[in-house]
Amino acid sequence: MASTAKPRKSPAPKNPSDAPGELHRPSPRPQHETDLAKLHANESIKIASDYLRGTLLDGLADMSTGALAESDTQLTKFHGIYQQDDRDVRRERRKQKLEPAYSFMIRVRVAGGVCTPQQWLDMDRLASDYANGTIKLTTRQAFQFHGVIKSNLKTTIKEINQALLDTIAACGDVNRNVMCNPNPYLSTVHAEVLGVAQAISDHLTPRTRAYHEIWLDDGSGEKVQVTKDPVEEEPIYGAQYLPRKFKTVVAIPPSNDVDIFAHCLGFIAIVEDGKVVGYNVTVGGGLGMTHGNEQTYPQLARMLGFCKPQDAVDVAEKVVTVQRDYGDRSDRKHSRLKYTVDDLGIDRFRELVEERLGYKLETPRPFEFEDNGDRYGWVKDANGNSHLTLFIQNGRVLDTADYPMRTGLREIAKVHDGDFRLTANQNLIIANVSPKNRGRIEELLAKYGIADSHNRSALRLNSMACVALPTCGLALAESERYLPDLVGEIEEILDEAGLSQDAITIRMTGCPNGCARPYIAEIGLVGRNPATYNLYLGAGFHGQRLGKLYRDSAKADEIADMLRPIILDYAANRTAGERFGDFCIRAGHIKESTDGRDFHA
Ligand code: SRM
Ligand code: SF4
Repeated sequence: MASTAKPRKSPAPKNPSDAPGELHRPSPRPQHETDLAKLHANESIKIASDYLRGTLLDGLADMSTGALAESDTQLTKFHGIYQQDDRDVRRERRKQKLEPAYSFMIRVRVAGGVCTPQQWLDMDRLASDYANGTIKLTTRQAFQFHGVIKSNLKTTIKEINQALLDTIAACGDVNRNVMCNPNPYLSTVHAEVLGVAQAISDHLTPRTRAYHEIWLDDGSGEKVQVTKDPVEEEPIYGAQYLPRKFKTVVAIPPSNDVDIFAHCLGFIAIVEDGKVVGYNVTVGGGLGMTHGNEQTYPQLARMLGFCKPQDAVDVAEKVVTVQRDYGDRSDRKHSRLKYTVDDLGIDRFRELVEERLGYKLETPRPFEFEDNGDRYGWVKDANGNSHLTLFIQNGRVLDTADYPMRTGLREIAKVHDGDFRLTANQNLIIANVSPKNRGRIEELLAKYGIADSHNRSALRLNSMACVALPTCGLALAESERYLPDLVGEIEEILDEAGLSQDAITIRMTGCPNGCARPYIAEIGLVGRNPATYNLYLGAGFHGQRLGKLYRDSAKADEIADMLRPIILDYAANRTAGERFGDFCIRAGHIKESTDGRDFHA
């Protein structure tokens, strides 16, 4: 069956006369003046917001409701904040004629996923003081707090900033947290690559002072910025910011733990003789789609070219400005960079970027990825420091009666002399442990039962679930609260097949938005309705190929049985080293996926 996804025409550039190589400024004639009628409602909210201010200050002061004005809830995303309500009690509260149990999710940006022990301690304290007592490590190397009520919002944001972290641009139509491979093996390369990730993140951070005005005043009534500069501007984004969210990552082969092909913009470090000589640049990956709408699809990033290390920030800026000027601002389901690249074609997209750079990108260099998971356990680097990767199930750091992990990590942070690194698989690395400190850390790991965090089946160690219920407003089904049980059922089959130590990637999301990147897991599960999931098979082990739909609306309690014959066939008939996703295709269980545009075919 041919794909029904039809190419659409992209809008014309807004400022073609800018000189190459210079900052490609937003059009002096904003888009809303030319085609206001066609713009999505969010565009009008952005334009009217006065650089993301809206009526947020008034909304925060209004204690008659736990919510903010609806238009402001779009703006808070740019400040790293989502209004949510507890969906477990939604129906009951409606019956009692109470407003939903509103609270806020706060996403803390951690460029490259690296934070200090003191910052860990600060986040840990905030989780107890203002949130639901848990820290959520996300699939994009960030911290999330859930359950912060409106009256605590400002204090929480202020204290996050006092910890020298922030939340601006953690969400919203801007470049978000820049991810970076947390590589504990090659510490010098990591330092260099992390520097690039941080430089891109800094360069693409919105310049508006609204964040400081709203969240960081000192409580005396004096705002940090009382007189607004009349020429305040966003030199890269303009007053309308981007058409949609924008995501950037940096990978260091052979690890593709950041899942580079799932992101708008990617940099693959090319390392020669222990030095980064440049980056292969990828564009146009993204996973979100909508059930029943074949115009929407997950897509993998394409290769744009190769750039020198010193040019990476400029390349990032130019890609962002092409998306700013060509991205679709009328339909948010068609506004991600992946659709801009597909509509223009990768060659035309490259031309546009190169026109703005004023030079041509070089031919991409060879590289090889081996996997997209984490490598658990201790590893020692060339400097003699040690790094321990821990498995944190679905990224949720909490204490339970038999596993006081959060307390243990807090005690470790008190004595740790290195850093912490959040991985893109929701795990945690206790990094740069000095030789003199390792014994002490090992004692604490043993005391709190954390030393064995990765003593699990290879399937569980390669599992990942998004948050979903009860906090995510878009969830159609359980995910974080269900995947551990389903993995338990599949583990029994793997034991029987003798495969419990064979890595197979499995990821689940509560809806098709793809927050745990399920379409590039060898077993992908995507919520359809409460307790039903679409099952996808055939994705590549290192995130290089999308899966395909194997079963629409599979009932939760039938999924393990559905997988059973395929797993047993894999155990009996795989070739040496053959991955589960590859086998599913070779053995005819599923068709190979070749392009996101044919995802539904
Ligand atoms: Fe996501 C929206 C959670 C990574 C694609 N995502 C949401 C929201 C904010 C729901 C909402 O809009 O109301 C979820 C909040 C749930 C909650 O209660 O915390 C949410 N996304 C997450 C996190 C926390 C999942 C996790 O369990 O770790 C991840 C936070 C990452 C971060 O730190 O920034 C998260 N989201 C992703 C990823 C994976 C990635 O980027 O590597 C994707 C797929 C890649 C992509 O962007 O294409 C992803 N999230 C989405 C989408 C679909 C976007 C699209 O193109 O259609 C939405 C909905 C939207 O934007 O309209 C969404
Ligand atoms: Fe929510 Fe859907 Fe993202 Fe899961 S995939 S966190 S259900 S938006």
